[in-house]
Amino acid sequence: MNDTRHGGDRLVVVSNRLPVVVKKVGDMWTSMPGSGGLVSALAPVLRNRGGIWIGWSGTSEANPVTIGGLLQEAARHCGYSLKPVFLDQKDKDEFYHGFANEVIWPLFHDLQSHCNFAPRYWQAYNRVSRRFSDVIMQNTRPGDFIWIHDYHLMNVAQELRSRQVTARMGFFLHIPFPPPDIYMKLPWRFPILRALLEYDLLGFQTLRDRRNFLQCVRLIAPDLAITGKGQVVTIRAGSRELRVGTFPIGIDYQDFARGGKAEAVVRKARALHEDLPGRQVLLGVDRLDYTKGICHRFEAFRNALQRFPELHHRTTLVQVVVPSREDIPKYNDLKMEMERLVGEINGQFTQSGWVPIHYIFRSLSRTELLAYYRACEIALITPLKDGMNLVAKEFCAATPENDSVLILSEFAGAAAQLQKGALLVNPYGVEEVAETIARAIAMPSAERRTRMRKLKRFVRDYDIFWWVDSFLRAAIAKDLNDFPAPAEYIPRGETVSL
Ligand code: GDG
Repeated sequence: MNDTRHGGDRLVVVSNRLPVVVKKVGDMWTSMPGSGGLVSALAPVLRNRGGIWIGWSGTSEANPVTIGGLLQEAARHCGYSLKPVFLDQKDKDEFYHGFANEVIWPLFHDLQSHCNFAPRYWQAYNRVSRRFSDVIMQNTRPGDFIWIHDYHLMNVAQELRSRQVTARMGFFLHIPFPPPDIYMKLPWRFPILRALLEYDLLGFQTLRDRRNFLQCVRLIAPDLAITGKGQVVTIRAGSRELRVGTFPIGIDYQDFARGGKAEAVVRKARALHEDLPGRQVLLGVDRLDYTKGICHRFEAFRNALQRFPELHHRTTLVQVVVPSREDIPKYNDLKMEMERLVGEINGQFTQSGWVPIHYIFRSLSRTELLAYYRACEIALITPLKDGMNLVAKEFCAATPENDSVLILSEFAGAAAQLQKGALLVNPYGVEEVAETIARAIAMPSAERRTRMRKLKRFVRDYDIFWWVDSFLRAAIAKDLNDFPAPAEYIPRGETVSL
């Protein structure tokens, strides 16, 4: 076993955002937990491993001393250190809003019509890769394992290799990898593929994503040798050898299962349902994003209410939308379109004592989120495309076994694992989704129970710890327990004000 404090190997996680966001509230700088799938997934894994998390703190204004102090304080609770990368306003505009969110995000979700391939964005992407590489070099040593996350940072290993960094490096893509006919529209398709080949291990969410990636790689190097089959295959590229695997990300199942039964959650769930008497409640929980298919979902719900009048008064859709990327015009347009649709559908169907859509536009506390998972009978999760979709898994873990149904888009990565228990739908098919809603509402308890048991088993067996261990084993033949907690770790539950 390696000692993390005395020159042994450390786990160094690198992602665009740190798990802590630094913000100015009035005149005071404060830090708060970050949100989103990557942070939800990784934070519990790293919590007491004594490694390092490198990323952007989310602000382009604060001075390094203020941020450094806040992060040091926050790190005492995490059991790993937080090292900030500083991005200025130009980086934020051109790298984060530009290359990451106007090029790669839409393209990799098959929405090339949303892309803006501005050449200055590519310059910014490379500039920020260099900035991340500077911080990685200042904070790592050769024996460390550097695990880089997601589409913002695909070029970082190449930059580090050009600086003679020899540490082992892995990369995990949290979003889908598109098929070749879409990927090849990217003006920088070849440099990005070559950059990805500089990692020692590349991880994708599903077999579909890995297949897409390998097909693209074959286009630039038809004679590439790919050997092996199963979860991890090997590519020989010149003198280099790298591994490419599928590692469907999971959740901390026990934490959600326990959380769903906590007294405060049960009480809150009961209160939520008492406000909706005699209803089966459908639930959507999404970040504000056009990939999540929220407007298509509203149209499907409208279609269900039009075609199945027996659902009136008997069902309500609760849609939670968590604010995200609102300073990007496309996201603001989406918000306005969602609000227009909610108003229109509620205007069309509301009757005394029944409002069909309850729309919540804010972030929920964990207790509230768990209470919704527990209170709602049917999760309606219909992204147009999604790397995995953790909400689907969290719902399965937290909801009671005997009365819940999961309706899931076949284009969510989670569908590959959850297809036996969920009702799969094509989110573009408004009538198909409407019929599935009616089917779910009429589903007998025995069928619900059989399906939900299968879902819970899958989510439990392939949880976040399985995910991290299988990635680390493929990368460096180690698992999480080889990275022990540091002595100075302050366990969760003890609060320190920031
Ligand atoms: C990316 C990929 C992939 C949501 N609302 C609230 C809240 N959340 C939490 C959920 C969940 C997370 O945010 C969202 O995760 P998703 O996986 O659904 O989506 P992305 O943010 O797009 O994540 C995705 C993921 O990375 C991991 O690889 O699955 O495909 O796009 O954990 O619980 N949390 C709280 N209040 C809310 O209102 N507390």
